[in-house]
Amino acid sequence: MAKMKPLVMLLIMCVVFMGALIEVSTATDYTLTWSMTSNAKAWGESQKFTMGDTITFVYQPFHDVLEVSESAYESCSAVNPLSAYTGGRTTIALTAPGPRYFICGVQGHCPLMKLAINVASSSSPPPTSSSSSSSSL
Ligand SMILES: [Cu+2]
Repeated sequence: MAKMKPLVMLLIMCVVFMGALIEVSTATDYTLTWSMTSNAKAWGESQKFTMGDTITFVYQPFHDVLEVSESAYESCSAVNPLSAYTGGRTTIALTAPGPRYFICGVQGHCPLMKLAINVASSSSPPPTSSSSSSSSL
């Protein structure tokens, strides 16, 4: 029988260990440079978001972050956004599964500054989520 070289063993252990790390770390904070040139749309399509993750928009203060409906996202409409954020740094918590849509409300920016994501439901079972509407104190 051929003995496995220690280096090979070590490599296998590393791969297993890293795999375990990825599984354990559930919440991820994604940082997005929110600018005319950062191509947020492509970035959003390349990432995999899961419930519990957060996205931090980092931007120049003359931009803003508007969370909008899908139709407003498609048409770049900044009228009546679901939420509006300013200040240069905005962290969005992805607390529910499903699609989310963000645009910059500054006129002319949206075609370049738009982000659509789809949040996957958490793979691990949620801890004691009693969804009863009755308030039992
Ligand atoms: Cu902008």
